[in-house]
Amino acid sequence: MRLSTQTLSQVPSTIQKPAYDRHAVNVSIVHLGLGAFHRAHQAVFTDTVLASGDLSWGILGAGMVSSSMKDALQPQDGLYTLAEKGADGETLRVIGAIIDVLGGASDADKQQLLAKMSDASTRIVSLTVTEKGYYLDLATGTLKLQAPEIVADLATPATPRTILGLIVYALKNRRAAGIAPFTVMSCDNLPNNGRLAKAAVLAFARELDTDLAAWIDTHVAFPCTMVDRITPATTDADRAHINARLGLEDAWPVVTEQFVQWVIEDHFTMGRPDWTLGGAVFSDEIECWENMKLRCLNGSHSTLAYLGQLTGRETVADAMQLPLITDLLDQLWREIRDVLNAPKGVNPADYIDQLKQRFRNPALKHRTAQIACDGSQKLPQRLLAPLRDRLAQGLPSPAIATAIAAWMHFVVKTAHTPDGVLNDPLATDILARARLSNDAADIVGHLLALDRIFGTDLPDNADFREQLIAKFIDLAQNGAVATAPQILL
Ligand code: CS2
Repeated sequence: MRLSTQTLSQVPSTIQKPAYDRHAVNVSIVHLGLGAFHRAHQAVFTDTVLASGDLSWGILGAGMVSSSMKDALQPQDGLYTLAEKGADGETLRVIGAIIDVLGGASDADKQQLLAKMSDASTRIVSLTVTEKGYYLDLATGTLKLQAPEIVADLATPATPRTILGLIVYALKNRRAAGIAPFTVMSCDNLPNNGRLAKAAVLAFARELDTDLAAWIDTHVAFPCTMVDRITPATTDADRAHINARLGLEDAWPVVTEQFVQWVIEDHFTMGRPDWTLGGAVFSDEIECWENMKLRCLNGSHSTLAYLGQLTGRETVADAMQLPLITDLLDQLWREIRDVLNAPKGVNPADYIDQLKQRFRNPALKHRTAQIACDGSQKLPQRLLAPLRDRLAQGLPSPAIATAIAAWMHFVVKTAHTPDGVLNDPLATDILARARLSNDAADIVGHLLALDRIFGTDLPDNADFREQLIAKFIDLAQNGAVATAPQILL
């Protein structure tokens, strides 16, 4: 029997579940990018708000590209199970905050989504669409006007498919109808995510209507947020195990860690839930929080992912067993900390100790292959930002250079693997460059010349280039690292 409103009463009493009247909840948040992360994070905080008795903040969750989440959750009335796993066991909780679900594949769903976003009942539009979902060139912060999806949305703005098309057209409708604009809240792993979301929305709007763009610029709030919870993709084994405990079938439960953190800039024009009830913090030091998390956590995560892939470590916890990797991480964190502006009251050493524990969590099977995706979108803010800060102070960065060299080996290896697939929006260009030469220094030069990742400053920096080549060669000579056999040193 399937988990749903009908069967909720059969969930064992040891498992927390919504006791509030879900039919009485007002759906006032539209979330774009309904994936595991949102369901392990923002939806859980919102569930706590609803459970406190404030029923003003239900969520309509929408997929952006596929309808798989809708297919899983609609028969369950939006209900799903959250499994929080730590070394000391697992807690299950059924989350009820997602009241409505739409898919990303059909035009009919996109039109329903647009209608809801245009309606006065929508007070917040939140986003987890990953780095690439903003269609920004992250090296320059400019909108990719040539991206086919953007070209299409600009050509037929009334039938938008991208987040930018949807947000801008919904705001246009609201302005025309005299309805106050919703707040746009980015929850993606980008520095100044609210500012970047605003830059992308404004650049798109300017292409359509400069008056509208000016109105958005003045009236729409784009708070920045720092979001954190390690949430691996759900496996079939997770599903089977959770369903056995639940006694019901949940087509898509979420597995996550016990740790959770959310720091938000308090800038909302149509109100907001009291997410502090779930432990969120409102702060005006958001940039410090974001940088600490992006560099210390995500920067080391990407490093673990590429080195894990090169050393045959399937999960983060496995990779954390290898001294080659943990020694490098310790050095990496030292380099990051030297140039880190930590939030007030936070000791970066404690933060990093806690990260080590989180990465070692044996209960989470967080695949290095998952984190290795979209490297071109992740390296700039995670590793190149602290690198630039160090270069500006004349400091060498051997660990950061090793991490970038590991990414280079990863893409070169993929390029030389028959049927190898690189999950990255720049895959075609990256793979072509990775195949241009077999000579180590040439390979590094060709990849470093990818200005959409490395800008023009890093390729021009002769010292850094030399260091990167040296680290690329070091890795190729390390017996524990499986590089492409074609590489000539
Ligand atoms: C990871 C993040 O896949 C990745 O790139 O680094 O998803 C990471 O798990 C989260 O940001 C943790 O909050």
